[in-house]
Amino acid sequence: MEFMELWYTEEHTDYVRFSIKVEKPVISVKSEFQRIDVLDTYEFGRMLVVDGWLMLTEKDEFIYHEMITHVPMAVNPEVRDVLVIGAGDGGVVRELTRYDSIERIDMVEIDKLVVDVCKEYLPQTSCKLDDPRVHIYYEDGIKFVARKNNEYDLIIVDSTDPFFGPGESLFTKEFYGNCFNALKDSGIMVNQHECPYYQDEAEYMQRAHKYIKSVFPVAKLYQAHIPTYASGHWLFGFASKGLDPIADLNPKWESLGLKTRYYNTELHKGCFALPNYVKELLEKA
Ligand code: AG3
Repeated sequence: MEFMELWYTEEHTDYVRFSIKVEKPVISVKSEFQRIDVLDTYEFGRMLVVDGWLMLTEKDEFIYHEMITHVPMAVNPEVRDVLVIGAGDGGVVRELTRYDSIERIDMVEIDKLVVDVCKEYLPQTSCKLDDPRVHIYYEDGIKFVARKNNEYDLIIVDSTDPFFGPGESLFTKEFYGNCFNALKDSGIMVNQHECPYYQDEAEYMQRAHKYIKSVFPVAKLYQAHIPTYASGHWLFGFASKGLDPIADLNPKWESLGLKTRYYNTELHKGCFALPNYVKELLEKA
């Protein structure tokens, strides 16, 4: 046994695999929606895997969670009411609770087991899920937003991928339209927008952009370097009813004095500058 090697492998394409050596499996459970695994690794610390797809690692989750949260918050640091879709690991909520201005965080996660597992095994991300401002609804995000009107300043869509499980419905035109209606006039929607590099993901991200652009007057993309996601190059969508992510960047954010490890104001301005091949993909979308 001492010679047995355990590796986690994600297929980034039919011809590309990404592997991380596993120190030990921690837990593996199945909900009515998906399979959930937690594994300890040497390089990336503990990681969360859903239906075989890597959702986060302790070592690089700060990049994803800071970028999906602080970019919109720096544009509107007055945000009071936030809706978070998915995000059962709690990473987005952890970043949001750092803002005193936020009064309410509604989190809609379809799978209670993800939250239970993360509360038990991933305190690094789940640590703020018990904050009194946080209300967790275990239901389908698409149905939840459909009932809401003019209620939120910010919606963060932290979904799984569009190619498996419950995440699929969070990449539809209907869902983005409902998000638009659920937002107030100064509302912003940010979503995880997949990887532009490999063709299959690129097609999903083109389609998502096409839908978002047809619903929101402002629809931009920004990027971050996330070592454990496909190609290491990840996109986020910034959509709003009017606020521009750079022109309306609010200098107040700096005075809040939040300590971040990835996000900063220079990077905020820079991350919206996209490589030419990505711009072309978006123009063609
Ligand atoms: N949200 C999903 C990111 C997609 C990762 N995709 C992949 N590895 N194929 C991450 C959850 C973090 N809160």
